[in-house]
Amino acid sequence: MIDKIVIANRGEIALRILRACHELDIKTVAVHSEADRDLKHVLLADESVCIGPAPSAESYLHAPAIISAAEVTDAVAIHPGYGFLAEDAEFAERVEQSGFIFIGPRAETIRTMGNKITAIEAMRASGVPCVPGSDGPLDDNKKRTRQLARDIGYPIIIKAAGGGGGRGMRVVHSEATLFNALSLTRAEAAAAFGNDVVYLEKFLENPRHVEFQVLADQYGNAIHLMERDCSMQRRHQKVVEEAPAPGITEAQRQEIGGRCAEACRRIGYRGAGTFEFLYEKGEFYFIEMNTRVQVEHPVTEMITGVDIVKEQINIAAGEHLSYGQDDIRIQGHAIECRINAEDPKTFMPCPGTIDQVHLPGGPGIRVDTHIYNGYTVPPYYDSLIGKLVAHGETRDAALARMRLALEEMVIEGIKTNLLLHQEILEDTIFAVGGANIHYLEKKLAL
Ligand code: MV4
Repeated sequence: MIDKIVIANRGEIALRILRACHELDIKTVAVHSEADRDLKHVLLADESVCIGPAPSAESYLHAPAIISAAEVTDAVAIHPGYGFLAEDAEFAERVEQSGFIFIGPRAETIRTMGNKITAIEAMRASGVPCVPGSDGPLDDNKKRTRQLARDIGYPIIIKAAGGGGGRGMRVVHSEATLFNALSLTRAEAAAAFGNDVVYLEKFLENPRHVEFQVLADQYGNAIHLMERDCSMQRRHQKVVEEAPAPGITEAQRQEIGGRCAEACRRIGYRGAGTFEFLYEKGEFYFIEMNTRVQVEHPVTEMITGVDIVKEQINIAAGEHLSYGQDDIRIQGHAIECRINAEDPKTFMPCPGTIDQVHLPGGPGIRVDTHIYNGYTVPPYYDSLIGKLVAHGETRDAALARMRLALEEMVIEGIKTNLLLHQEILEDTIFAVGGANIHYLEKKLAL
């Protein structure tokens, strides 16, 4: 039985986790930095513990402080949210060794997925389609690497095994630059991740980013909750996400989703997870797996009715999945706009005090945010201040509700990207659906 959870995060996701806990009648402990005493979830939590000064390295990333907070409050489990320690295998291990439940996959699974080569290996072995590439690390055999790149065909991309999320990769357009690119990427990877292992893939030039949500319990049950399209991004930061992904056929959805669920069973996956794919010319190619709850999970919740955070907690408590695959049906369409405190021209973070906030509402509108009148956005953390989610029976209906909600929403005192979202929602290509990962950056360059 889990009767008390430490929420090892901040902002909107900490509040989201707190709400799930309270719905399940579980007590909450908010751990926060000195800069975060006024966070909404800290004020709503049953208990709170200050774990250190403002910089994340001394608070939200400081494992001993978080585990100590669990000890002094007699908590049972720790929910890491996303970012910070959510995908830190060492942390998951230390949490369990200290006698607490880590709300997430086994440390070993986090480690396997953290290494992109072992992740791809596991997926290939489980029948998940991957990008054509080197089966594992590139070695010093230049002849073999040259031939491999020729066989795959240029352009290719060199990626660091320790990278992910857009860090540690380099596109190569011809053999002339292959080995220079390889040693540069290797050196950068060694410096950034302490791991100089690199691999090679066919470079897909105009893909969409489509990801499948999964849930798995400790008893070999695994389901998928359909997919999300996260192609609307800038510099690897997602801006708008939606579910389901436009244009994907039901047959393909069940085919790929089924393979993700099967992979979960094969590797003994536990909890919520996301399989990231590139989608190009009607084909799916696995690139990475995320072993955490994601920022964009609400769009999946809106179209399936499944509370992903509650499921994470129930799975961690040793319960069986509340759903079988046949219970999961797509109900309409959902879109999420990430609201950031940032300069609309430079995209630089713009912290400060919110003088006035008016949140939109009405049928099909959900707002996940921790902001309130008078709240000060601190400068130490990421600039996400909320997520506006619109659901409708069709994609067009969801878009119409999102446009109205954006018009209704007022945030005064700080700069936000609300106007950017209004521009995206007026964009004719976005309105059609299915834009690729380069679309937004090209639009912004105009
Ligand atoms: C790729 C790719 C094209 N071909 N791999 C970037 C982040 C990391 N998750 C993987 N990324 C990419 N891998 C192959 N073989 C293009 C990207 C990519 C990208 C992927 C998803 C969302 C946004 C992106 C932006 C630029 C590049």
